[in-house]
Amino acid sequence: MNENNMHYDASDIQVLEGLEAVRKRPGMYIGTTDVKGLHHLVWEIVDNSIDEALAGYCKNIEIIINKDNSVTVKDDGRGIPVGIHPKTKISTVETVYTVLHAGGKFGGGGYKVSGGLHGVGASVVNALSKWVNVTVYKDGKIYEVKFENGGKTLQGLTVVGNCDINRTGTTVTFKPDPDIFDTDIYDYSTLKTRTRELAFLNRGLRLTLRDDRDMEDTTGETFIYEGGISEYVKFINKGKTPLHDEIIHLEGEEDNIVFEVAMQYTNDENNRIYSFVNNINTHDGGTHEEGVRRALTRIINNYARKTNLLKEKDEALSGDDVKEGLTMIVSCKHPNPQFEGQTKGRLGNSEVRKLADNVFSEGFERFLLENPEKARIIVEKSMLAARARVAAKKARELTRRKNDLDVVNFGGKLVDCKEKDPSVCEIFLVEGDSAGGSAIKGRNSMTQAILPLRGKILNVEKARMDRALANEEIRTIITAFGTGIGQEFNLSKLRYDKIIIMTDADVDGSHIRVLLLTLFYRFFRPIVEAGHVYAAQPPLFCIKHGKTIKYVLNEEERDEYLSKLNTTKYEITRMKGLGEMDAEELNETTMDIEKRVLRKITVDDIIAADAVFSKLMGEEVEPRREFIEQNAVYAENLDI
Ligand code: 1YM
Repeated sequence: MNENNMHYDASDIQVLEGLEAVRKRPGMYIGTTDVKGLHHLVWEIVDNSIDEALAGYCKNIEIIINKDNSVTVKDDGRGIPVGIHPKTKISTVETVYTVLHAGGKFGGGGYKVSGGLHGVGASVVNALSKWVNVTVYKDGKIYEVKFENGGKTLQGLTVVGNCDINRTGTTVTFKPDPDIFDTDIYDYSTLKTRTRELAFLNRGLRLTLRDDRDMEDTTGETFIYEGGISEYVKFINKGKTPLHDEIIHLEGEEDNIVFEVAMQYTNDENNRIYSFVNNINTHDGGTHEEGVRRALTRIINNYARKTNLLKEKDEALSGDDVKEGLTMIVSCKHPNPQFEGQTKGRLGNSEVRKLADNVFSEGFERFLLENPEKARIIVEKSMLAARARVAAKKARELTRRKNDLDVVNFGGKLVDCKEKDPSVCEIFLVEGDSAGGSAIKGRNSMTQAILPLRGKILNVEKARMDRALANEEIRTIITAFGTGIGQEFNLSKLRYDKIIIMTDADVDGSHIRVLLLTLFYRFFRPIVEAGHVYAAQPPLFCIKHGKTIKYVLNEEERDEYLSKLNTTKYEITRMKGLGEMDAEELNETTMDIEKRVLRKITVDDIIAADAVFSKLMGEEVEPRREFIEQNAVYAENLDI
């Protein structure tokens, strides 16, 4: 409309056609008309305030959800220009709200978010609103312009009062059109999450969110972070265990492109790497993220080699290895971002790759050199990840190989049972070949499998997963169980309902049992948690009286049994080791489902014995041996 609001001229008609197109196909402009689209309107308006902040003119932004579910956004920037626009012959502020894409065209430089998916500005919000009021504080005057029913000017730019000459800013209130949106109710927590994120991404900018629908919320919540994305990293890592105290924060600028990264490692196995361009989340990454990732991998490898943490023979650390446990925010402010990909979620500008790489590698290398202790911790974390990766690959191969093998006898060691239904199957892990031989003869071949273990299996408390997997015994165990390990682990593939550790009741037996438990605890904890692990209890004494034969587990039981006997005519023999029992004896005393005594092993048993564990599993052999000998009884109890 012209300035007198009396009649439409040609440019008005063009404008209305433009906004009508938005109303006809809102999806093309804001994605959806569901609750997501509804919230999107808020960010379109807030984006203009943020642009003003990025241009250096705005310090405070306020978002208010009003009682009628309209939303007010206020800022203290310069205020949208109010002069007559040469092309439209109406005020610039009215033009911004009625001409599609006008915001972008008018902006003189700065970091416009208009390159984003829906960054189409204020006119789209106007087109999709029942009404919009814009107030501009500028030059000591208060200006107002009002629209209704999808962007029709109700009141052209009008001076409605005076204000302090120093007061500048823009206030916009809009009410989404219920004919367009499926819902008109704003969700506070959705708005809060993004408001906080914007505060993290724009260091020092104060954002306040207030819900006037809520009688109690009079002041709202204010978000301001002087540390910017460093504080974002800190926020994400709350409740996690960081590997170094401070957040590493690096930044640089070239040709008006600002690049920033903040990071901290935690002891997690996962990583959290989020990247942004002009405050928009680039969920598919892009050149800014690629530059950092490339530099991170290179710098850690170089440092690890130089400091000899990574030996010559060691394989290089991969990109996945160096990001394990990493929390990282990458933020780029670009005057002309090119977004790519199906959902436009990836930054395409190739010059950013180099800038990101340079800024990151310089700063991160310096950090490593200046903080050797932290550097070592970070490198070791990556090396741990590398070993786990290699181990997982080996485990995958093992699981795969297993499927090709016949279940009767594979690896030349496992003597499997005939039954295939895991719920009735058991596997005995037997110490020594000779006990293994007796067990094989004495077993129920339908349901009982035997795996003789030669010598001592590797101490996995000391050995990392990769070394453990090089151990033949451990590989056989993994193969036999069928579950895989690490990330591949799948409890439902367990081939036996009961895993029974069958070792002698002596010091060496205890030791093997503890080693096996460590293995289970480290690699197969869910199997222990699900109650599949048992210790067989071979008896220590055999008491014969008349025709009765009684096996007892220990001295206590022996004495108790004898005290109840009303005869002195009995014969008592100390049982031989498992290896010396013949098949029949072994079956009778230890394996027969009807007669044997099994003790279920729980994770609590293992955790409670943790101190003992570490001692048993320590680096030095002599104290360990001594300890086991002195504490044979305790060791006996700890694992069964
Ligand atoms: C609550 C919404 O829109 N603030 C805002 C917008 C603009 C400016 C300041 C601004 C920009 C420029 C110069 C410039 C806009 N101006 C335009 C246009 N808050 C809100 N604050 N002076 C003031 O970019 O050069 C579009 S948005 F096009 F008119 F300059």
